[in-house]
Amino acid sequence: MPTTRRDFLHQLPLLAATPLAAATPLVDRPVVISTWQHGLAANAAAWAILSEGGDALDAAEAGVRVPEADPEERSVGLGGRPDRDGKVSLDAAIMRGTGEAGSVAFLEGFVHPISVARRVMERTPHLMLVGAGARDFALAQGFEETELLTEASRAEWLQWREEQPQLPPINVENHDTIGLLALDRAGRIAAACTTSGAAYKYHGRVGDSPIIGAGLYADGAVGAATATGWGEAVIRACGSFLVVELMRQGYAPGEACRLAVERVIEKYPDYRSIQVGFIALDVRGRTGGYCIQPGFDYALYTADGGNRMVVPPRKLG
Ligand code: SD4
Repeated sequence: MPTTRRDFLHQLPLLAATPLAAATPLVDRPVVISTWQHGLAANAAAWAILSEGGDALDAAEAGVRVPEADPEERSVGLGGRPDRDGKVSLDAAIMRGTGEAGSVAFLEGFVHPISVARRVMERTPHLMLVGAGARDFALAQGFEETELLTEASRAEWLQWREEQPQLPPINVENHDTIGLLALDRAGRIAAACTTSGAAYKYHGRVGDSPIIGAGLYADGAVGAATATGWGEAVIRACGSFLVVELMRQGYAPGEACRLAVERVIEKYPDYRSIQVGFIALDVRGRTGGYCIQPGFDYALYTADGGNRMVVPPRKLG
């Protein structure tokens, strides 16, 4: 089982007030956490690598490749919802705690943008490639071009065009970007994030997921974070970077996520109409998450044994 933090809920109140630097060393690893419904299968793939002593970066990539290849997963990779013109475009990024990172945005026609992002990191002097240039690079690297729009996604898109040609809000029903954080046995930390972005977005729109510091961030001295939800709001707050910086200041992962969500709220007056969430993992193996969701002023999710966020939204005040 990819569960490593059975006692997470019990420890949280105690650890929340403990500055990272001054804390007694408490290292629980390996650990993997990820976002949302399809996180468990992804975690299992990552865990297969981590439990054998493998590298956090390999685990992060392998984990998120699972929903990328799943045609039933409608917010990631193959089968992802298209833009308003009926084209599926993908965003993905991967980052090591060392600061090395790779990213692709507005990439059409490849099932595994996360692996293309990793190649950008490993085989180019760059960090980010977009659109046609990213496609040319993927082809040159031997990735196979594939039609990503499935019949089911196409039918839904046609219906949307017919019935309701506005941008639907991102909410629990229509999004499932995966962000995954892994800490390996050797203490290396990595993050990966991959998505087809907002359903029926403008052609060419790029969200937070491939933006280092917004959709994900990893720092081997502190920890890692990743975001899900309305990317435009996450970018405004440099969300994932902010979570990591808050952990650097001594906040526990869940607290850091809550404060980052509050920053998003400050920067995005229309926050009641959007969903935004962060998950975080520190280098000691502690995990946390926090989320807002339409219909709730604040909705708190927490981690279930390091697997995923499962506690239903709670209205606070
Ligand atoms: C985006 N953050 O493109 C992504 C969407 C998302 O689950 O998280 N969907 O804005």
